[in-house]
Amino acid sequence: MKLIYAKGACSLSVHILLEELGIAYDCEIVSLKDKTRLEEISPKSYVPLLVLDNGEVMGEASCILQYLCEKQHRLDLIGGAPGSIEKFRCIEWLDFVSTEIHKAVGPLFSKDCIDPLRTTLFQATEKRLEYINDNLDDKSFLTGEKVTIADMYLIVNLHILEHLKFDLNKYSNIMNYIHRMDCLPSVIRAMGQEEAEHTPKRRPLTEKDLASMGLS
Ligand SMILES: N[C@@H](CCC(=O)N[C@@H](CS)C(=O)NCC(=O)O)C(=O)O
Repeated sequence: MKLIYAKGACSLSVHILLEELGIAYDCEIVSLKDKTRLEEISPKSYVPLLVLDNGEVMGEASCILQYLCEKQHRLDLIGGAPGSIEKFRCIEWLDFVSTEIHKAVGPLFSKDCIDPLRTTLFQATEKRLEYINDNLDDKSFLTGEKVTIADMYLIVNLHILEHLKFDLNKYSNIMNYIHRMDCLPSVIRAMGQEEAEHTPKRRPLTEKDLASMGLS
């Protein structure tokens, strides 16, 4: 199978999962500016795309993430067993990230996105971030103490928000979460492979950060 991705885009979430699963896969980087190659692969002309071994092409980050977990029998990464509340809490977060965060920030990349729409989108996203920050008050990851595909999708979106100059420093739980996620070997490997240009510089970890991550 082959992942079609753009550097640092939401396709990085699938890249992280592929690394977490430890399975063999190919990758092809595409440009989002010149979409000639992307359009050859799918009329959707956006990433991520997964080209399956039989040549079929699958789109939509949320779908690809769930497909790969089920195919590799890693139900823990989708929160839990089919029909369990844990699984659907994970899907709930996945949908939240996809529709409430990712879809809201996409337009902010466009120079045509000007006020008042720009401010509205910023404010709506800030509200979502507050919700995430509150949720992380008593958890290491979105659904509890174990990482899931919802986290893989969220961390990529948080990096994108930083790139868009959102000030995430006011959300202390989110900042600790970013540190925690960025330390995962699968995240380090996937980001390293994409050589993400926009990887933000982090402030050094304090004793308090380490304590909150259970690492002191
Ligand atoms: N509905 C898709 C949206 C994916 C998406 O917005 N991808 C962005 C990169 S983060 C993209 O390729 N944008 C290029 C474009 O839409 O022209 C999904 O959830 O996977």
